[in-house]
Amino acid sequence: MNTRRMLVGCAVALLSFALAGPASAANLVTNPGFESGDLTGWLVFGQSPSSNVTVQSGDNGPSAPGTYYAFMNNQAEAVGLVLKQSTPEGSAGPGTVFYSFDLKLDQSDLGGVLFVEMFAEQAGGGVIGGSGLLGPLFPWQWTNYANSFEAPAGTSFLTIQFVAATGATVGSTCLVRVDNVSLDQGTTATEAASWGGIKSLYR
Ligand SMILES: [Ca+2]
Repeated sequence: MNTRRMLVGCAVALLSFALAGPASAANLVTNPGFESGDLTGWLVFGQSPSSNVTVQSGDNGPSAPGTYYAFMNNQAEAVGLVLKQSTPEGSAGPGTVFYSFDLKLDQSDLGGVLFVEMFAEQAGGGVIGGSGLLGPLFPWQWTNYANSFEAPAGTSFLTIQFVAATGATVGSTCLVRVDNVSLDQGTTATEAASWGGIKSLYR
């Protein structure tokens, strides 16, 4: 091995080490803690004059530092208010998906319920697996939910959605704070991605 190759090898080894450490918790979610101060990266469905999602300051979920959170404020009758994000196409693959998010329920009256669901989707869209429906959840103080599910063969990207739903009753409400949303596939996927990135440097 000549000197140049040895130096490149050392550089690759150091780079691999540097990437493998923090990459073990590579979050696929954009703007996961709403610290942009807005809903960049997120979609909202079920908006009405009495149901909307906004980013608020002055409070923050416990699992990461910050000053903003998403506030799902549903005071409309029989509405499923949804806060949703899909990761980029090709960002995920088959294997374990580790998830984590912080929730705090401010109010839930007359049939108001909070659900969370995550999906593994195939290229082009189409649900092929996921977490199953989580809930109804009643986190009356900030609560971190963390667990995992298995994404099947053919998984291309992931979707997470928070649903604050109200019943078909006047006065039904569901008001919930959401923060620090994470979807990651651990060291296996990120090391593969990092190694691909390193190899591309030498082509
Ligand atoms: Ca935050």
